[in-house]
Amino acid sequence: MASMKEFRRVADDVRNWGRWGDDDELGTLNFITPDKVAEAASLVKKGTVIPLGGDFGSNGPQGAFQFRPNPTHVMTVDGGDANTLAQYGPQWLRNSVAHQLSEFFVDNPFRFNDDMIVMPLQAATQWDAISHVYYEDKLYNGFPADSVTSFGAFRLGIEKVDVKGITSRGVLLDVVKHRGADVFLEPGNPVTPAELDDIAKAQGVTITPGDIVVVHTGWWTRFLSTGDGAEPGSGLDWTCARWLHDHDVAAVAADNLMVEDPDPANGVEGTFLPMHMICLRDMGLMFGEYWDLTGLAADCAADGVYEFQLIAPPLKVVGAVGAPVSPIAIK
Ligand code: UVW
Repeated sequence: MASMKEFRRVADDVRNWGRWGDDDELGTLNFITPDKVAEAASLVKKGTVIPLGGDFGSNGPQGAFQFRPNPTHVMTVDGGDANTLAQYGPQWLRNSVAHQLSEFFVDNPFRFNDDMIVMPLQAATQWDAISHVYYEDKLYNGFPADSVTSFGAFRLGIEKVDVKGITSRGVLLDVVKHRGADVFLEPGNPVTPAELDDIAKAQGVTITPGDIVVVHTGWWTRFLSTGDGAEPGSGLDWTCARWLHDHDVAAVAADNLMVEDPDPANGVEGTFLPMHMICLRDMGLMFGEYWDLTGLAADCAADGVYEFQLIAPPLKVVGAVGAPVSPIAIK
């Protein structure tokens, strides 16, 4: 376990506050330039679209955590309403929503279904906005912690990132394949910066400024077979924060719960999720979590190409500190 002194040294070294101006709310997404977006588009060669989003349903990964339930999906208009209202509506459902609906359904063949969901914005495949995690009363760029209130994030809300897409060159680093693991990285052996370099080298790929690094740990593949959302899995060692900084990475995503390894024994004394603390709050670097990398890993292993155009715009929920996303990789 590292000391708080080491943590503070890294946090001070990688802090990007003021780097893109005192009002900046994009953080390391600033590394994604128009040239970078064009480079990413030029990586499309086969026309293969690989979805990286998980299902938003009642069997999602959050059932295990009571403060983050799985999505609840409710029908608000359906065929039952249509049949009932078309038959009885005008006669007895006066002055009601049902009466309003009945007017759509009477004397014409038009029908429709509507629905809604109730869900934590962290329920499944998601981006953490950089306002998601903070410490010592400061968010990224020195914005005060109370810029996020019960009314939402007045600073660093997820809706701000839409100017960047989010799209860029994506690079898959396949730790499962590199370690020769079966499906999934067992907990207790976090991925170090040196291992990230080894994987990139073995895959013949170079990380360049503005890339979105996508880390395959196998967690989501395992979850699909066990349904156990509480199962811990390995992830990045907190010291990878400096590696992401040194490579001018725009964002990082993984197929697990937290990107980083959550085991306190591998972390920093007196903290929880130290990589979140440094990346989100000091660097302004977003995390993508619960991405389904099963198909992408298989495709990259088959053609030996680990770079692709990544398109991953979060839902533009105003003032949200995270949002669902259905990312796609195009090769
Ligand atoms: C926290 O940081 C609390 O959660 P997440 O894994 O969604 O980033």
